Amino acid sequence: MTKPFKRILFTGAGGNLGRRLREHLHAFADVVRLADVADIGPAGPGEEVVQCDLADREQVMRMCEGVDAILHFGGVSTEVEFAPIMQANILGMVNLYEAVHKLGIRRVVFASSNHTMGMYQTSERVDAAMPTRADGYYGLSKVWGENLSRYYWDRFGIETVCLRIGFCFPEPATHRQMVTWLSLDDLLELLRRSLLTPRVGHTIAFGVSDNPGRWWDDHHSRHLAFLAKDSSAQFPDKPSEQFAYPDPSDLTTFLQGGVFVTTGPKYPS
Ligand code: 15L
Repeated sequence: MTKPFKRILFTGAGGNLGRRLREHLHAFADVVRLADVADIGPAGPGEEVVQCDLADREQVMRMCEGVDAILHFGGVSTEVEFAPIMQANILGMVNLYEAVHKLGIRRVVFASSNHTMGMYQTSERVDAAMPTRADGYYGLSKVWGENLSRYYWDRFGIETVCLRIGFCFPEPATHRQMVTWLSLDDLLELLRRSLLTPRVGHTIAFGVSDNPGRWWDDHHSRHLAFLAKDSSAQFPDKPSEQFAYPDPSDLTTFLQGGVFVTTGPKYPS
């Protein structure tokens, strides 16, 4: 069967999501180029492996050569001190989009994060047109990525779908994780639609399954026609009394970002 792309690039292949997604990406392309800053071992059939530091522009240029589309999951994926976030998520995004522009690549799917909006209250319903309210340097770096990709759309017509991914691990263990859970199958369907929908321009979508009590309203990305099939309702309910009346003195339950909202700023003296 003909696949939609000849070669796609998947960055962050050694990360939590990278390891889980790897085997499923072959449906999209004849060749999947897997990239990570770490050594991820040898390529399997239909794969290429590239070790790449996103902060190094020459390495990024080489990593992007000859690909038709990019799934960008690379970079720092949690709240840490600013220096590594700056290298991988701020400078790394500039290097990536410069390479994308110079090489004529037309579409990127960017793994953004719900932490772009983490300072909204858990009682609020949030959509993609509302102002970003990041909950730390990590969330701010994802806001940067979303804005940078919007600029490359406005200026150069490079299409990007930014996915504000929720909690994408096999099983939610807290109420917050139940509300923000994204199943692997739903993520794969989101990737498929993000890659294959004919015109996406610059789209911001929330990566979340059809969970009870969702905080995120996705009507701004309706053109992707994504309908989540899974729901955290399949897991035993976790105690949620404190969420019925979130306590303003406990920011990790009062605000959507959970523990991220109190982790930072990590600025070494
Ligand atoms: C994220 O952006 C992180 O990359 C992931 O590890 C989770 O912590 C997730 O957010 C979350 O909000 O649970």
